[in-house]
Amino acid sequence: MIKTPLCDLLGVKYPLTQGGMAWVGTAELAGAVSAAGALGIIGTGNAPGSWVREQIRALRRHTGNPFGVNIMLMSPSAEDVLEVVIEERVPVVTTGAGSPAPYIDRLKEAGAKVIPVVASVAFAKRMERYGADAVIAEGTESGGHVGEMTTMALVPQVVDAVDIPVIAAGGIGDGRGMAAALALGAVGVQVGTRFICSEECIAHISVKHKILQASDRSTVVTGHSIGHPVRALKNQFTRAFDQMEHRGLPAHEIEAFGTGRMRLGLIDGDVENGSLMAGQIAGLVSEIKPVKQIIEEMMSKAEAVVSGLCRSSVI
Ligand code: TUI
Repeated sequence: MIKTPLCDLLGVKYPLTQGGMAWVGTAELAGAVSAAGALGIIGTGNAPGSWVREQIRALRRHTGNPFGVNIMLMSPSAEDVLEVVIEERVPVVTTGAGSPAPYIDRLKEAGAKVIPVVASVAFAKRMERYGADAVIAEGTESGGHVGEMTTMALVPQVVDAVDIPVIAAGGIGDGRGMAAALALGAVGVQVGTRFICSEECIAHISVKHKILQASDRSTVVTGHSIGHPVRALKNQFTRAFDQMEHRGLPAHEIEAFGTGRMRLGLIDGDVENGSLMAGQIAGLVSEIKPVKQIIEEMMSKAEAVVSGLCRSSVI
């Protein structure tokens, strides 16, 4: 059984967190992940505080196990969501797409463990200074809003730079990836894309099939020119978005073109015109399974890989 300091920090059986994915990281998915012994995380995206409160309460009806909420810091509702997670005494708060520095003290006073996503060493060090309990070092392999560093290069450099626990994210979808992350010095992993293809995830079935059909090069990053690089599955939408960027259209026109596309893709199932944010590991996902099975298979494979590495080590 793989136990790490992350299990004690979060109060979980497995050192594994679920990425706080907008639209699909709902109480159904996060509740199943927490019930299975990992840390489920409600993804809030641009949702209002009232929706987040309902999701927290729905998750608590499903399981008494620890869980988290991700605050997407570019959201106009971020402060509203912050108030809700404080009022609801959410045990773990992860943040993404910006700096949570102004909020860390208040969250900690409310008893939350605060775990920002970082995409660089400098930002990880800043978060440690501001009192973060751990950081999630997320490589550019991940889906959604991405930085430039790869997981392989970022994780060990963040591990060396900070004294707080480091969770690895980006490109991790099975037990081999988990074992590799532990070898780099991470105390656990965060998994997003793999969980979209779970039975419990509310993503439209066409999205799940699009991930099952994906290969290694099925994702692309768009949005560099408007300052929000985002990785998603290639489709008509990403091609049109890319063309608009190449034509040098004004940022507000490009932003407007992207509005509403996550819902259109992930929930309504328009896999050509919607934005299907997913990571490079999509090509590895080959079956829709229950969350519990995904987690247990990942953990037992990671254990087998770790012990196999020891047996085959050079004398
Ligand atoms: O947040 C994510 N991934 C996301 S958020 C999202 S919702 C969205 N919708 C429309 C357009 C854009 C996003 C979809 N996916 N991941 C966590 C993450 N955070 N990755 C990278 C970062 C990050 C990057 C720079 C965090 C901090 C940062 O710099 C902060 C600073 O002040 O330097």
